[in-house]
Amino acid sequence: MKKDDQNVQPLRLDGQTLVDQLQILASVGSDPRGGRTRLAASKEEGEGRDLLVEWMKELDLEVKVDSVGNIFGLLHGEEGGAGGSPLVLGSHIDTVISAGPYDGCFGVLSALAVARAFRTAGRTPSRPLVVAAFTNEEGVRFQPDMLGSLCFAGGISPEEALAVTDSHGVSLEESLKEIGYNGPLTSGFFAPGEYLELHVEQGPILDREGLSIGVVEGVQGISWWRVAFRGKANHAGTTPTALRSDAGYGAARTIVFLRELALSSGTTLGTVGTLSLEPGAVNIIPSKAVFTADIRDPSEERLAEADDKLKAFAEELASAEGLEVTLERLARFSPVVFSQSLCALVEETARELGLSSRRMTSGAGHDAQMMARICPTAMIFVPSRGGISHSPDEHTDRADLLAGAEVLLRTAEKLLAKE
Ligand code: HGY
Ligand code: MN
Ligand code: MN
Repeated sequence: MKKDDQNVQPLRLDGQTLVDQLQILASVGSDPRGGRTRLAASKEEGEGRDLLVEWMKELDLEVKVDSVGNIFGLLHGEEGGAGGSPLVLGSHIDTVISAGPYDGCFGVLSALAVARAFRTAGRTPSRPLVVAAFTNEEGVRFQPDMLGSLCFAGGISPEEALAVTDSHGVSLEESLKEIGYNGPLTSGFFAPGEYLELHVEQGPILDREGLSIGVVEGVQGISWWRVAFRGKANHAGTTPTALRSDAGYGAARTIVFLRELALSSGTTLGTVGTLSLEPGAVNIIPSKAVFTADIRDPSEERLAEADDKLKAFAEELASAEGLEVTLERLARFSPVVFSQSLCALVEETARELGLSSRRMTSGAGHDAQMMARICPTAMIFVPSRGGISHSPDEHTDRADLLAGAEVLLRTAEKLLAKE
């Protein structure tokens, strides 16, 4: 052991503080369904942001906020130490409607636990460590999803991102100003060395196979549409079927088509999560039907094919039924492949810790999907009980949470070791 190594304090994961903070953050925005709802840049998410910033400051991290509300907690590296590009560990703290306690928050608070381990050991990494919480990862309120990390990665300008409005016509900019997170820094104000994201799997694989760690090699592609059928309101009791321009029927047939398309492809997934009918009365044939389609596939080619088939079906049906149809693109991200060397490092670290692991692709979208555009990126998964997520029933056992955080800490320690 080198002389100066004798005084080096070991890094230790403070698991109790991590679990406590997860519970505290999980109580912010709690809703009557037993979940929590912290939609991007909402008042509730603002409370969660304030809590995170407070915890960052407790660790003496330098807190920076960019113009689209991405939050960064910076633990400086060695004085003049190469000043190498920072290792970024992060995720998001915005949620879907009635979310579970871990989606996103687990990655951000575990990243904070890594910074805490350095602080407690009195150690300075060879280069900066950054804890990141990105804006609007979920995309429930503003589309596209992963908007903050997309902007940070240069995939959309801050102006365009800030101009995006929610279903009430309120812009991201107004909302961020409202909660005090329309920061002074231009998004993408620093170039990360690597990005690592720890996340609950949100799917059934690790739980079913009894494995502790997922070494995530990439994320599948995602395509979001808003589909609007327009027809003619008319009397439910007097209008013969052949004379109807029934927008609701158009939507219903297309929703069924999406399921059939998914089943026939085998790898494509299709979800209709929102649906509205106007004027919305029991005895009026709907004049308007609007729904969203979430289509996913690990293959870019099959995803593009699904997009085309959905569009063709809707347009053909519309002309046959005397309807108009519009398909508005809300999000479209191709599948990404992560850094093989970072995956190998995660896998090696899991092995050294005696943890079982497997390589896998993420079914859910993540900020890592955007960060992979600008730096070597990888993700670490821990099991989700029953594969459930985007639900108050989301659960991961404490031992699995701490095992994942330990892998993140040890992988970061290797990446931040003195050069
Ligand atoms: O939709 C997703 O896959 C992610 O949770 N934003
Ligand atoms: Mn997430
Ligand atoms: Mn999510």
